[in-house]
Amino acid sequence: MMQKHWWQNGIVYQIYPRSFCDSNGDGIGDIPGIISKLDYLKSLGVDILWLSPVYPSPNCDNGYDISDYCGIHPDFGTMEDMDRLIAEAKARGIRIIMDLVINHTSDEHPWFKKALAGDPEYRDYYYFRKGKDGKVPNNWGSFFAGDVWEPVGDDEYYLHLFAKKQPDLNWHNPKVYDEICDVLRFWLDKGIAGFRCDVINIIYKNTLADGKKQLALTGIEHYLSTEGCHDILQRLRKDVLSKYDCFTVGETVMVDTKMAGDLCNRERGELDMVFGFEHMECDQIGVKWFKVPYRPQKLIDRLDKWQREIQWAANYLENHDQPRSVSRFGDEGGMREVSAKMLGGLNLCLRGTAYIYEGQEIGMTNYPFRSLDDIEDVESHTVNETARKMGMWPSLRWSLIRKTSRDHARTPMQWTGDELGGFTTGKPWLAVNPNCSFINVAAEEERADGVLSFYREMIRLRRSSNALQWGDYRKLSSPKDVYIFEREAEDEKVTVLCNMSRKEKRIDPVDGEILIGNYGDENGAVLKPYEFRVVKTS
Ligand code: TEU
Ligand code: CA
Repeated sequence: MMQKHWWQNGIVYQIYPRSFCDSNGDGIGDIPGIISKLDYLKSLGVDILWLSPVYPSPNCDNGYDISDYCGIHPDFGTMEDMDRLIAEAKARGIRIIMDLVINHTSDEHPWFKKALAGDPEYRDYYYFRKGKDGKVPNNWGSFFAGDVWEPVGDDEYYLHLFAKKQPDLNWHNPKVYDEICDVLRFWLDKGIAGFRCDVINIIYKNTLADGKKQLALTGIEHYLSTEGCHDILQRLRKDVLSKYDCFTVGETVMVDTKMAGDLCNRERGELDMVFGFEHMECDQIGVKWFKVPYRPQKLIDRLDKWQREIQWAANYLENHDQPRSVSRFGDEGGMREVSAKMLGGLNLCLRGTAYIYEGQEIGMTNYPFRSLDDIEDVESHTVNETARKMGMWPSLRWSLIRKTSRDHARTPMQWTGDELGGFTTGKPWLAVNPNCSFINVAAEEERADGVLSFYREMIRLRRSSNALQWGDYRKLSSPKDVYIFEREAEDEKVTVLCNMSRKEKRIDPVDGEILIGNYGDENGAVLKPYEFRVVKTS
């Protein structure tokens, strides 16, 4: 029998602090804003908040470029505000996890500044290398497309797998390990309940040799889930994490189920769970810029594979890097509500810890961006620049970026139907989606059959169901684009039915009491478009 932990049946809600709630009218969400919404979050029924970075940062990548691991960015408030948030959340039975970004720092971090100034001790915190035959030190490719080597004077470069303002840390250096241990302790001592570990499976580079040439991310075989990375994770747990009541979820790029399984295998003692990407890549070829039409069955197959092959999953359909799930896997038009409920229900019925991204619980959609001028995201801009240099036409570049830009998820949270969605009284840092006139929390609060009410009810149901929280998972046969699975515990069995398509589907009827559904409680042999049902089967 597996030991049961609070972070397994806890429901996590991700906050992108810049876009959540602005308390002082400067157009940027902040910590007092989050505090003012704790009662809302409590009423939704979540128990863990994951905060995307709130540390000091020049914001080249909105906080994923950290210049001080133990501080709070003044845009977000003060350390007193942070302490108050932790305490106020705790008073409501809500824990907080922080984003831990340790593959790289900002180039404005004091370590990097000292390195640039020539201090040998700090140079060894990063990867500085001489050029090779008048060229950059190796042929690696960047996660944001473009260069991974930035020149700094005399035929010398530093490595950055992301933006050039995000130099990679050298994890071969034991001092880097010690520094990061101190960072973990600092936050855990404050009462933080764990970390979401940014691109954690690529932190340890085996070598800086040239990589095998490929479409994207040339060089990846030298740093993807290396033994050195496993070793660091085991030590972090032994030396620090095991001394606290906390958990870690790894953001693990490019992993298959085997790698993911190793990274969160309980015997090895590394991470507690990881975010896979395979289901998020079901509508692309190779890289996310090359989209293919979405086919529900492909998403179903990938979700099913991870359910079967991973001990304990971290289930999500949205985050701050991905377009909105209704726009992508559902319908933003006339069937927005049923499809938002179906996707939300599915995410909360799969086996594993469930993650909800801000705004998902009211069915927020992508933003109708018109041009690159509407977009802040550094990734979109770097990709545009690289594609331009390759000679790609502006209209083609734009069509790729328009669909995939991470800013779709980053527009401000829609609290009310006011022009600025109740997010701010000032000028929002990123435009509020005009559909806040009808997609907003205040309107949803008035409705018993809205998306928000559905989420509340679904969360309550999950909490009251042993099968949904802990039960085994088994997929049942079903027509194409329909996902049917059972969750079974000692005392209870439920069957979850999701029509992931916009067409009616005929199924073998499933007898039993309907516990929740997005079309009422009619239990027939036909699933309406995007219909979702949970049926108690024994
Ligand atoms: O993202 C890692 C990552 O590789 C992708 O999700 C990335 O956002 C992109 O879509 C690749 O095409 C993490 C963070 O979630 C992201 O916000 C940061 O920009 C990135 O790491 C660097 O810290
Ligand atoms: Ca503010």
